[in-house]
Amino acid sequence: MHRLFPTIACLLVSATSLSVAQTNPNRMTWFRDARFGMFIHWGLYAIPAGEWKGKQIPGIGEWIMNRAKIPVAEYEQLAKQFNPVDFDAERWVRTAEAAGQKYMVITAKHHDGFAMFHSKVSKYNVYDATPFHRDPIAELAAACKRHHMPLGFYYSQTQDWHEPDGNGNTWDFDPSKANFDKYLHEKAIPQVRELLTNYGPVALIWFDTPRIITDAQSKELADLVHTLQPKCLVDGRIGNDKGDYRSTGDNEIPVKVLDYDWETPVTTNDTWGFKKNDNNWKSSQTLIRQLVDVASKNGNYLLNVGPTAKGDIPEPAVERLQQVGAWLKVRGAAVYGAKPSPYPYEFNWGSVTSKGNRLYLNVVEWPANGSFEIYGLSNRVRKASVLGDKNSSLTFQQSKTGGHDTLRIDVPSAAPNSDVSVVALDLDATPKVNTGLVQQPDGTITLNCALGKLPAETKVKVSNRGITSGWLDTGETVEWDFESYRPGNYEVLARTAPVRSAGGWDTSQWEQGNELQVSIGDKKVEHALQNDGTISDPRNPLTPDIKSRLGAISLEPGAHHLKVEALKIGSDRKLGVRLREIELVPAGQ
Ligand code: H79
Repeated sequence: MHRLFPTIACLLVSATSLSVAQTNPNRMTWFRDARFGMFIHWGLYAIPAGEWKGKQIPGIGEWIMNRAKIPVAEYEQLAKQFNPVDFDAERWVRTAEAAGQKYMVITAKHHDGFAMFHSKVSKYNVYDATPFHRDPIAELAAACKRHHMPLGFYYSQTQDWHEPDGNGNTWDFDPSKANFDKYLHEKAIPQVRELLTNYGPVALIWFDTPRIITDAQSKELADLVHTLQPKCLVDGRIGNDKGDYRSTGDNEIPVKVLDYDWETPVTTNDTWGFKKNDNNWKSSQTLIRQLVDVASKNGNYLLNVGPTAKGDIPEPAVERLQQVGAWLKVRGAAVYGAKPSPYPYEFNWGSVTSKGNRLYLNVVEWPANGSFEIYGLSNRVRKASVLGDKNSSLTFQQSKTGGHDTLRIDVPSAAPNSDVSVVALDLDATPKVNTGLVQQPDGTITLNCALGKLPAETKVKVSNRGITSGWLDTGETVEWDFESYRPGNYEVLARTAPVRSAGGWDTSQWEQGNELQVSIGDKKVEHALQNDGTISDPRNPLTPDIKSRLGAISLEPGAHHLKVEALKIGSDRKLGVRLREIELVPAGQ
């Protein structure tokens, strides 16, 4: 018996030499189960609410100081007006709870440098510098504690437009004179220490825009967080890969299942901080679709609200949150603690989540003909039912035709839910599916670059959303293997992604003579990339793609290999080809 002890001692000793993330493997558990959180952007920027000296300032509301180049001395005056008489922490937490959100993250300090908590490090804080003279972070922490709601803090560790040594304010200060390490050690680190010392257990610290922070500085910050509160998570934007999980870009939803922990921050309209004229609210259907889609790819959905200067969450946001909450109350099993889809790719009709022997088909585009089909599931289905409808039992057929599995479910002609309906499949075992790229029941074949093969030596990179960048040479290629099941003529479409430029969208990609060739075996089509119309992506509604018709190809059923290659790269050679997908669509569809 005693021989065990040296072994255990040995394990303990070696454990201390492991990195923090490894010594605390359970830190991620709550986060993985949660899937859905509330982000709150609240600060002095809620007062101008997008307007400065009678002018509408374009862009996101919390950036107004930067976009309007407001001098520190002038912006500071806003503090004297900050008196959010409606602020009620309890109400915010209840709103999040009713929305089905499982954690909250609030801006403790954004890029403007103003601390929304009572800080001893800088008088530029909500307690000392405003007539409000309260600590909203303390009040929110107390309310969250009452509701067992994990609370995290956003802290802008690199940008601080209030400080000469912080990063980002080029209109008041000379960046060449900035001593970033001094700012980090005299403001950022001491304030993060306050946040982790004075407000009870902190679920996570949400750092942002790492910019110039060095590897050593990111590590110092992450170590500080984990030393003060070992259970506190650090988001991916701490920089230099020092986070506990990864963060996507703002409003960015990756195109495929990712095998690591990740989170995406998403706006309810087009701004984070309140803007009085931003009424571009996402529909409840879009929000639910995005939430379920993110869960289906193994991620967390951090949905933002921007309260007003009086302390109210805008009513259109509250309404939508209530709708999401009502949906989750019935169908939360498809989201909370759900595991990702066994299929690596997206479906046009919605998304798939899983739990044990269960698959959830989260259907946004409900079939009009009373029949829902999915390919590639090799389990035996024991039962199919509409989630949330206790008496539901749907009839179904499973068949193997032409060597591939088809499941056809007879469904009611009206969608059970007007936003997203969930069909639960009880299987004989954990899901086993064909993970290859295959033609879908609607006849389309979608080949996303994130699921394609690039040559070993290439300058091309593929983003989370599956968009190529750095494609500036004609030799570059992307290739896919796929299976088709129906003979016929297919239209070959290229889906390319625009980028924002100062004046709107950069259109050079379709005007510079970029030319693509697509070959399947010895069949080839080639055509210039041109703007044949936009295709909106319901998962990423802010960034529509452009489609280009490249020609048509006839296909026999079977296994195929497709290669796309640039025959010409236009004169610009800055953007190159930003290809997202090649799509084969049955001609005439
Ligand atoms: O807190 C929110 C944003 O303020 C923050 N991240 C989310 C969660 C963020 N910081 N930087 N960015 C996002 C990138 C900012 C890009 C832009 Fe702009 C700001 C585009 C328009 C305003 C900077 C100024 C680039 C163009 C003009």
